[in-house]
Amino acid sequence: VNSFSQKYNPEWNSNIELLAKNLAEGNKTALSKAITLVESNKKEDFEKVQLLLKTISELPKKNAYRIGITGTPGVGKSTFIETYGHFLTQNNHQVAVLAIDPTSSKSGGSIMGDKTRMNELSRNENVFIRPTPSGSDLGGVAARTMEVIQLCEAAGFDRIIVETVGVGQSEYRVAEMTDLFILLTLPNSGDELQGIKRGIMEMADLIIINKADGDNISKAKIAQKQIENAIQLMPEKENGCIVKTLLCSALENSGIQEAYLAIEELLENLNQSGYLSSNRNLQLTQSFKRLIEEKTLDYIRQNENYQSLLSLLNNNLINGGTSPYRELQKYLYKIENLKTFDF
Ligand SMILES: Nc1nc2c(ncn2[C@@H]2O[C@H](COP(=O)(O)OP(=O)(O)OP(=O)(O)O)[C@@H](O)[C@H]2O)c(=O)[nH]1
Ligand SMILES: [Mg+2]
Repeated sequence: VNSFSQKYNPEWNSNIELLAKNLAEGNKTALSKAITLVESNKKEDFEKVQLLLKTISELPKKNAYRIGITGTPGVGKSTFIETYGHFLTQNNHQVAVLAIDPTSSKSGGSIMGDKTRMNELSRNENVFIRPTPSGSDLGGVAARTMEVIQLCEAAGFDRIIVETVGVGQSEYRVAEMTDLFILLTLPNSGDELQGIKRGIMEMADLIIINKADGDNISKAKIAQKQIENAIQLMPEKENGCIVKTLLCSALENSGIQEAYLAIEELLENLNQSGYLSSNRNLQLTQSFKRLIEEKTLDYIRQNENYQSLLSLLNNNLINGGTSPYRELQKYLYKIENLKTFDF
């Protein structure tokens, strides 16, 4: 029996088709339901998800852009998205906000705090906000989030914003699923600037210094100069973006129009140059590879034969007269001769 074949179940098939139809009409309840389904780890949901994704992939596509936003905790990402999001809707955009919080698996959902912070935005009828539970495997989250992005786009959202806190690997994952990557930073300068991870600075296509208000304005300008100097020393960006720095106050709603225009210009350039579409293909490949590697590791770790082989080889090692590389050689020989994979 080919376990990859499409299972046909008339009842849920028509349910999924209805869900896809409602979703395509921009129904937010249907979109929420679809996302919950895609995020489900239940075995019995797998075929439904595949059918849903296939159905929506056949829908006509609107031009949508994916924007990643990162920055240290408290820099004002959510406040920025709140202000910028309203601005986008005033310019006839439909905005979806996805938030990935790598810390929420431990705290049991600190992201809900974000949802309340984006309270007003969430009441805007042209906005959809959804926190993404990150769980333990960020690689898997990236794959799921890609699918969630596709659902949002199928529902007619044309500006997809992915917020992530600048902790651990999450920014790298978000950069791998968005078209444009924005770093929000504080009006800090000098030593404090060192706190920004170099890799993150290099990934950014646009750097926005938030909280440039009140007593912070002059500090923000100094920080801007320093960041600009740092940018000068960085290699040219592969995607052709010339990295700009901007000042804004998400709280006081200043500098948001400039940010909006800069973002639109960058996206337009990426689209025109063809980089955007080739990058999306590359992202898909990267995400798939990561998923395969992650799941393969999970698979062998949970596999009994692997466990007994491991303990056998390990015993050899402990008993002496051999070396880790010798035992590795035996292990690889065993793997090579496994005939379990039958395509
Ligand atoms: N003065 C000033 N305060 C701001 C500005 N933007 C945000 N804040 C404040 O900074 C605090 C943190 O803002 P958030 O938007 O929650 O920051 P965040 O980056 O989303 O935080 P996490 O999601 O926890 O990483 C809040 O108290 C905001 O009111 C701004 O432009 N100026
Ligand atoms: Mg936030």
